[in-house]
Amino acid sequence: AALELDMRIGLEQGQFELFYQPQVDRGRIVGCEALLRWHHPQDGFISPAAFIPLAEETGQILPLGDWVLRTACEQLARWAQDPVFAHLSLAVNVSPHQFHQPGFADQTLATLAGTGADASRLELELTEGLLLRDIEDTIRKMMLLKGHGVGFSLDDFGTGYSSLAYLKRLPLDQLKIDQSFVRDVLTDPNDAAIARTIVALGISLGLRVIAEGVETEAQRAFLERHHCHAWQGYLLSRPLPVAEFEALVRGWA
Ligand code: G
Ligand code: G
Ligand code: MN
Ligand code: NA
Repeated sequence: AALELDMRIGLEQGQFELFYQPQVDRGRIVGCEALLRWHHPQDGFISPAAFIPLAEETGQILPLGDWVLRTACEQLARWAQDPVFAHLSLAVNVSPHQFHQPGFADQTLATLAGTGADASRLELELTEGLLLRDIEDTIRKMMLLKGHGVGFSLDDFGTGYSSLAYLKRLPLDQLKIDQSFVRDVLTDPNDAAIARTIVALGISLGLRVIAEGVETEAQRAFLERHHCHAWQGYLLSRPLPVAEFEALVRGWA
């Protein structure tokens, strides 16, 4: 409960920040994932893994999620002004409670319009659990946003319960291979088989596939050999504060 109050105050006092982790396709930085960070005045840096579940439970995820989306869209609008950054896509994690609130799609469109961000640079990362709740409503919201150019990725793919029948119906653009399969992809034949299967599935459904948690050149090479389209991970960079992320992109351009 103390943490819940702290979250509310933290939002008012600007203690939250988005970090950006680059995503690579054919040797170029093509986009990034926004990852939330909280600089708590007493406890220092707190990981979203520690406060997102509580925020989900208490409903605090709604104002927090709004803040994340608005901040990400403001960033996209700034990048659109600079040729070095204008090509970047920006992925935002959306939690179930946030996505399933009645006004989510309209509010997202309002945020895009209000910030001037290009909808086609915005990707929303959804989890399997989120998609299985109220599938008709989910598809309706996705279609509405997709009609304005917003892209959709299925995050942590392979760790949840999505049925292939649902996967076919959902207007997704991309699958993200969960890092738990990438970690031992070179040493565990099961993980290698799962990673290859996800890539093949994605390709056959017309979806882009991105691997997350790539930490070594050998993992990257394996994934490329098996036709995975893109990757992100510590091999290139941790999630970075915006100025450091921009310096990295300039260095690669
Ligand atoms: O970056 P990190 O490993 O600390 O992220 C931990 C978890 O928090 C991941 O599951 C990630 O998807 C989630 N997360 C990070 N940023 C956000 C955010 O802005 N919104 C939501 N809903 N989840 C986030
Ligand atoms: O659930 P989601 O995939 O959104 O969370 C991504 C999480 O993975 C973030 O917490 C991010 O900081 C973390 N992450 C990103 N790249 C790597 C990596 O190469 N190795 C590990 N171990 N974690 C990573
Ligand atoms: Mn994610
Ligand atoms: Na993930």
